[in-house]
Amino acid sequence: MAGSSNRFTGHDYYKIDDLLSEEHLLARSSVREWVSQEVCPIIEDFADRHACPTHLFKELGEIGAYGPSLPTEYGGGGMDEISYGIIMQELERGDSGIRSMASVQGSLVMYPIFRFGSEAQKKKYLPKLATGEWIGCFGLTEPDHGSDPSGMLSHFRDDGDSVILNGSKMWITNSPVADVAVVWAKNEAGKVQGLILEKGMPGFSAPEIHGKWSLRASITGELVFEDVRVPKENILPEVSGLKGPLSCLSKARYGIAWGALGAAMDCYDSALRYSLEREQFGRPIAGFQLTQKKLAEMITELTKAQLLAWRLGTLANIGKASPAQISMAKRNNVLIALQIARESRQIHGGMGITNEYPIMRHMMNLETVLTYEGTHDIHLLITGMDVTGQNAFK
Ligand code: TGC
Ligand code: FAD
Repeated sequence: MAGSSNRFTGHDYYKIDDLLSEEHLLARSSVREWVSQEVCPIIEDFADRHACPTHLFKELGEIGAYGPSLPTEYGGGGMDEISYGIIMQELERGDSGIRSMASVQGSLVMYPIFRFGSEAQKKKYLPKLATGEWIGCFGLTEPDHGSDPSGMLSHFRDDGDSVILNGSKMWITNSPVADVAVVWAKNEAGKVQGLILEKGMPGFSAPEIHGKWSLRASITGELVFEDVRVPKENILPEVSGLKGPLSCLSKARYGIAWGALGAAMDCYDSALRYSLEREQFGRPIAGFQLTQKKLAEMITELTKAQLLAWRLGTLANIGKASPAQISMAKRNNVLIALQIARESRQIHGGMGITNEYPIMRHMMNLETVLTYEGTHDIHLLITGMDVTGQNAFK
């Protein structure tokens, strides 16, 4: 089988498992098993073909990957934030694109409807999104406004019972296959509001973006709005301003801080095993000091990142994880995952560049993860602003 993930074992150097509940461990083992059975055997092939395994979308709903910490009343999992994080970790052990699918559906589509939607919107959309019967996408980024969404040009004007939406969005995960899009655009007063668009609305299209060398097993596209008539009942009533989309990002960035651990663990696990099996100069390469330096640094950084995620989870559980704390964890954990992938690739030598191992796929995926949901440098500036009180963005 291409990819070594079928031999994966988790790594817990500081015994964080002792801090986890039965529910956490159960969520981990069931999603881990699902990933081993359904994702690992097919993912290299889909990534190679730059194709999205959309047949897994409903199964993700069945295993509870969409909105694990949202209330059960609307189809969420009713679990705590640590369970949510652990599920993201296990999915990203399979592939960042699979975790992306769950992040977008749960945190960027279901969450805003749950948090800012009307009762009718919640009843109409959430149960079908929770099962994966409907696929959602989240439109914030525009061709000329990525890190600075406040400059967005997408806008709508009042027209009786409807509004008329114009503009475009870029780099939207799942947009070509989405039934529902949560789109952020400015009203006539220049305030950002969220609108729920449905596939098939006249003037609404979602062309695919081709040629990605990263997240190849995830489908990405644009959103184009040409005089799209959107009923006013599709506007999210409970929020206006950029804090609407940004609070959804906090939820998704939290999941990524955990998710990156999954990719990092897979790369470390593969490197450790390979170093013990591969012999050069008459002995396993694990016996060489330079290999041990790599492995020791990898497990040290992985352990620090696990502790960061766990503590963030305990804060999130009591509603005290600040956006800046989430930024720190997203930034740190994605970078260490990328560094671990690069070191792991070296330990695998030439084999590390092939699809016999998951390393290059994780490494390429993590280049996107470093950029989306706020780039590495944007998160650094959020930390800088938090500790100094000085805003370096403006
Ligand atoms: P700023 O003036 O700082 O804030 C505007 C309002 O928002 C509030 N706020 C937040 N609320 C909750 N969570 C957060 N993380 C928040 N950050 C800010 C803030 O308190 C304020 O509220 P109020 O009541 O005072 O109005 O906004 P700014 O325009 O200066 O921007 C700040 C900046 C640059 C940090 C922000 O815009 C930013 O984070 N930029 C990065 C953009 C980004 O992350 N885009 C992601 C697009 S979605 C995506 O990538 C999905 S990938 C999906 C996948 O997994 O496949
Ligand atoms: P830019 O904002 O143009 O940044 C370019 C560079 O300039 C970066 O290095 C950045 O750090 C730096 N920079 C910018 N401003 C500053 C500053 N003030 N100080 C210092 N450096 C700065 N978006 C969505 O809305 N929904 C999605 O579902 C979604 N999915 C995505 C999927 C993929 C595969 C990708 C690649 C992106 C996705 N995005 C999505 C968009 C993603 O969030 C943006 O790419 C990201 O926010 C960065 O925006 P940008 O690409 O326009 O880069």
